[in-house]
Amino acid sequence: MKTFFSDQSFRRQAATELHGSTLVAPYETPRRMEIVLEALERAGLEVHAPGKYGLAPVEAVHDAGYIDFIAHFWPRWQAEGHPGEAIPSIWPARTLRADRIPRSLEGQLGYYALAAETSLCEGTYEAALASKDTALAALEYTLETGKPSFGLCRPPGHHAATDQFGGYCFFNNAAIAAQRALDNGHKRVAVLDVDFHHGNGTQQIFYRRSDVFFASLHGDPDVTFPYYSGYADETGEGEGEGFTANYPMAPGTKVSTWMAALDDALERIARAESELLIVSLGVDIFENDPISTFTFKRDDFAALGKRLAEAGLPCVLLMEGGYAVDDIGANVVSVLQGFEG
Ligand code: SP5
Ligand code: ZN
Repeated sequence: MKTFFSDQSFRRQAATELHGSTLVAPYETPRRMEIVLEALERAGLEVHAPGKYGLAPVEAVHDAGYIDFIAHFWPRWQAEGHPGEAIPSIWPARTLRADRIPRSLEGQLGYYALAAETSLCEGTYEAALASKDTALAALEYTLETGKPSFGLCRPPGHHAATDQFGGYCFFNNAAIAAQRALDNGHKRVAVLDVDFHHGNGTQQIFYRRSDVFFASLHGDPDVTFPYYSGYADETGEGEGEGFTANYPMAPGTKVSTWMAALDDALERIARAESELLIVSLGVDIFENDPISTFTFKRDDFAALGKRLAEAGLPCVLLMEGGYAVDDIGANVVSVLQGFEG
């Protein structure tokens, strides 16, 4: 499988994640990438550096003010003299005004955040740019050859909405790739999200549209991050009615149940006459993932890869989550090898 990765992804080296009432070392650590790269190499997969695709593909998906905020936040925060990384502490929550973007950086931080676990720090913007370039290089390869590709994206993207970051995500790599495929002349694209967490950002970006079919299999938001998105009754709106499908599942859900949901999602993707399949590939569905509650074992990842291949569509796999650091390389390789048969 043709694979892309940018070493600029290492530019984000966050020191803190707000976890309960304490600051811990982030689950989304750059070490994850080293482990996946080692496993890819052991499996004999060559890794290619992506080219640069500029900001236009990001602007096609994200709000201009949001992009500007992510691009310039760190120097501005430092100029204000803050000693450490930035974590939001107030939001335009339900009883407050959401129609004002405050001049204050702290006010903007809450305005553009959807969760507090993801700090902003030096190198975040550069890493986020590298991550979307990785997705776009994988997409370009698959569009040109019809063959599958894997973008080892870091930071991940699926929680990032038009104008919000969080859940370790800043730019929505899968959405940026999907929009790019449409702008290149594709009529219908599917995004299938198998990360343990609901892909709220991808859903929000395409919720009112019929050119992108979005399906997500994930932990029930009633008991799982991101809590406020990913319920089964979210099916799209307006033009997009029927073009979103959510499969929330209880903690401990059996893999056979999960696979049945996958088959249903793939059937709907086929019925939507999608021409391209973009997979948000989170391997945090692994049984030993430290922040998740699904039960995938190593071989189940190969079975997942096999089913994705059987969908028979040009396919771009993009890395999302996966925090059982010692296992994520083998789990990712298992998906790729299952896909290639
Ligand atoms: C891309 C991705 O997988 N993002 C996930 C972000 C999840 N962040 C919040 C984690 C909250 C974890 N709480 C679980 C407690 C386990 N004991
Ligand atoms: Zn996840």
